[in-house]
Amino acid sequence: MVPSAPLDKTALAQPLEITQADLFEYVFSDPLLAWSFVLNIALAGLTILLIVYLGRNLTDPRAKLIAVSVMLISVVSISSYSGLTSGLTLSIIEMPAGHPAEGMTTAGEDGVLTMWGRYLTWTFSTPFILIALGMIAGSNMTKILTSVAFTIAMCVTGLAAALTTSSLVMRWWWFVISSLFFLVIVYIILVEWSAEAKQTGTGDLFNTLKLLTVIGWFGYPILWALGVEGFALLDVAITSWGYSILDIITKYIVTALIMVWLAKEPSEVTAGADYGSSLPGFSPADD
Ligand code: RET
Repeated sequence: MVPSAPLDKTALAQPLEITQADLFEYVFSDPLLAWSFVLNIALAGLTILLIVYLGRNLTDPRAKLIAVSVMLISVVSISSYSGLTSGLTLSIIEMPAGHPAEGMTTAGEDGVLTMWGRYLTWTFSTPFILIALGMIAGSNMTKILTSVAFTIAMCVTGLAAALTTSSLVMRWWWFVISSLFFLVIVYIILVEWSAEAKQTGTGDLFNTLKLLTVIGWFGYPILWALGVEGFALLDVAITSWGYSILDIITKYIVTALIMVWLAKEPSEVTAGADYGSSLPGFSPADD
C-alpha cells in the first residue's frame, strides 16, 4: 500500500481563492456570457478587414488618419474582448454593505462577476471614436484633445466606481463624477461639432453619427446603473449582452458608415499631401 501524504491542515484553513482558469471556465459554462464576448472579437476582426478593403485607395494623409483612427477602435476591441474571454480582466468582487448584490456568490466565491476590463479598455477605444468624429466635423486640436481627455477621465472614474468596495456612497460618487465628464463630451458633440460640421459641409453624415453616438453612449451609464454594479436589476450575462450590443452600434456601425463615406475621399475631409508633415512644405512619399 502506498502511504498517503500527510494532511496539510493549514491548507484547509485557507479561504477558497478563485483562479483565472476558474473564471475562464465560468465564462464558458454560461454560453450566453461567452457569446457576448466572442461575437465582438469576430465583429472587430471583420471591421478591420472592411477598413483595409474600403481604405485601400486612400491617398490623402488626413483621410488616412481618420481611417487609422477608426481602425484602432476595433484593434482595442479585439484586445478588450480577448481579455474578458480569457478571464484576465474579470474579477469576483464583494459589494459593500447596503448594495443590492451584497452577500451574492459567484462560482462558489463571495461576490459578483465584475467585467472591469470593459471600463479599462474604453479608456483606449473611446478616444479614437472622438478623434474620428472631431476630424469629420472639421474641429480643431483644442476641442478634439479636450474630448479625448474627458473620455479618458470618464472611463477611469467609471472603473473606480466598479472597483470600489469600501462604501456604497463612494461607488455612486464615482458614478456622478464620471457622468459629469460624460456631459462635457456630449456638449462638445451636440453643440460644438454639430455647428462645425455644418460649416465644413459634413453635416449630413455627422448628424447620423451624432445620433448613434450620443444615444448609444447614454446606454452605457444606464446599463451600469441597472446591472450588477448598480441596482442589480439585470443579471451579468444580460448586462454583458447590453454592452456588447451598444459596442456594435457605437463602434462597428459607426466605423462602417464612416468608411463607406471616406472611401471616396470627399473634399470636405482631405487636406493635401503635406498635411501633418514634420517638415514645412515637405510631402512624404507614399510607398
Ligand atoms: C460608465 C459608468 C459611470 C458613468 C458613466 C459611464 C459611461 C460610459 C460610456 C462608455 C462608452 C463606451 C464606448 C465604448 C466603445 O468602445 C463608465 C458606464 C457616464 C459612455 C463607446
